Amino acid sequence: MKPSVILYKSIPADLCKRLEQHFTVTEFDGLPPAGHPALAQAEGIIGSGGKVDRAFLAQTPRLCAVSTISVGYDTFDVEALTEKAIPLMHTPTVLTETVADTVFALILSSARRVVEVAERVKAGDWKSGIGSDWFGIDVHHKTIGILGMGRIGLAVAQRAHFGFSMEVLYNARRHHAEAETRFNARYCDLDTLLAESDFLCVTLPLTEETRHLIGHEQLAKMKSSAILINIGRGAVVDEAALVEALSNGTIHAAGLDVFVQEPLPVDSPLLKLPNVVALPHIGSATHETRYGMAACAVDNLIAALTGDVKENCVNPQVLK
Ligand code: 8YV
Repeated sequence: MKPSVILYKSIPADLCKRLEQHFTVTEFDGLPPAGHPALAQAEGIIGSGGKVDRAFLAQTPRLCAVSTISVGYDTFDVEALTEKAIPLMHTPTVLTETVADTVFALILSSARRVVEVAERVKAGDWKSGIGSDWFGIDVHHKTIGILGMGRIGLAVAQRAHFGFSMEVLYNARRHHAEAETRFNARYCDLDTLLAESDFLCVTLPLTEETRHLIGHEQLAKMKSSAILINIGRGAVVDEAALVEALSNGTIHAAGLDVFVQEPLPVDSPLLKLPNVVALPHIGSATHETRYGMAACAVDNLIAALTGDVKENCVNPQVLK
């Protein structure tokens, strides 16, 4: 009897076939509702979104592996999974370059007001030569401050240094030799990063340590000409403080791909601000990368359920 697996996000058919070669697969759109019989049988789950916490784990007595189609895992109770010796697998490397591209899409579109002026052209506003009310601000040769120097932070530093001749500053838990040697990145404390960055780029995961790391006090230390970019997680930034800072000119603009509540409610005050570019969490959303993430997650689950894990495990201490 093949192990039972819950697939709670749709994946390409060929990858589904790969899963079915190893497991009895039950598909759901999102995590199954509480009490659903499939939960009691499940030995593995694969998908993304939805909370896997103690209440969920109480319903999955046979669960022995979890595979998320994401690099981030803030919706999983890792402590509870570890207590039950359940490996949590994720998809770190496959999306790095695509997310770094999204960072520059946000930097360029917020600095050069791409969305706003493109909408004005559509509205027929372009009637003669453009004046300063269409102007943006330069990106090249400015200072980028990268908050969090992991894989994505490093890929952003590479683009900034080589692609835009930018000065690269960063703050992270530890120095990053490769960023410093290859991209001339300078390590500094958070206050210096806030004060000197023209573009402050948040690439951090959401943890108790990073929740609301950027709030009133930090925004007030930024340049009034600065632009905040967030591709990490919404709650790393205090959104109410951000709305205030964008409304009263404390900072110039923001390019955001992640929010406290997703989907972002249409009546969000962020969407009423002309100096905000808001994207629907498309960081990794390309056909190539989403396929790669799903393929990686399928292989991760197979490895975890066949006891052959070599990489991509968030809590390797549970591996036998
Ligand atoms: C995912 C992401 O697509 O990987 C992550 O952590 O944020 C995105 O790439 C998203 O989490 C899917 O829910």
